[in-house]
Amino acid sequence: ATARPELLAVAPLMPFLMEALRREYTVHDRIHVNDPAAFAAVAPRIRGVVANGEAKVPRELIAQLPALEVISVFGVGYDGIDVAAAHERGVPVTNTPDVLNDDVADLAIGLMLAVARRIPQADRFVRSNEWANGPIALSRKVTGSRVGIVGMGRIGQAIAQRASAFKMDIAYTARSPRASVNYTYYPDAAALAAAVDFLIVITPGGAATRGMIDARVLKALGPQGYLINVARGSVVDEPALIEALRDGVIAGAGLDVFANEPHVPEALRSMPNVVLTPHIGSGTKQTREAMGQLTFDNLHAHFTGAPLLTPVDA
Ligand code: 8YV
Repeated sequence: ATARPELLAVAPLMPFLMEALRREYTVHDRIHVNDPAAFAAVAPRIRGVVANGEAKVPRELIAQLPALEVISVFGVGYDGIDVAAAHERGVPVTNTPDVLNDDVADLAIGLMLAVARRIPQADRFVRSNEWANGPIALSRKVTGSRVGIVGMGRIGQAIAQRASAFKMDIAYTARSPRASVNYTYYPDAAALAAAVDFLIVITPGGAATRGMIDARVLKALGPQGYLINVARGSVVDEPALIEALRDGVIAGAGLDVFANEPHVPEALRSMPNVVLTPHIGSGTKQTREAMGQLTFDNLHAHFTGAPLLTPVDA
């Protein structure tokens, strides 16, 4: 019998995924950071890497794994993976697209409603019994307003479908117009921001989008505008966002992702006009199980010689 393939997990994995992997593979759980001596000993035998949306797999790590054959990412985003370095070595990278579209789109709409209708503040208002002193301040209507979506991929389209049920005027920006949708296209984020009430960011992270939502875009969004980010913290210039929120340059923000997770700046945490969630876009039991299954199935396909289910493009 051939030896069980050895895998390196570079991120904490859900228990059910770890258990499934351990039935077929020998899994070394983050030893590259926790136990360098043990890692040096097994690195030559590592044939697969299991990562997640936040994990880093830089060129240097890939170079330390001469037997590497495949990288399977638990997540749709793979901005932490040096895909070019992997592909140069002929190592495919897989991710978990589509299975999380609904959840991330649901959360984007949820954050938009929460920040505009001030749902968390209203909840605190009732809990603290402030209601007894009189009614809460009025909030902002969502239905029928204008939404701008930054990124019109699979999740962007799922957000647009939901927004249309809210009778919203839908516009977007992307690298190029999408023939498959007929929402209004803007060539850049600032032009889009100037035309909408809610700007929803759902574009991949990485170098191409770093700091794309900067002070200029926030100024264009304006004092009645709200920013929603369910993409990557790196897409937004976080210090510029904090200033814009503090100075009334924009009205508020709903944020699921941050520049340096799990660290969220105190300035943001103490602001009244933001709703903050801890990177839970795909975080339902159902979707995380589907993501885990796809992460597993891609590895299984590779090691049984079957075509990969969801490889990332070269
Ligand atoms: C993470 C995500 O992968 O899919 C993505 O790109 O950001 C998330 O689903 C998830 O938090 C697991 O770490």
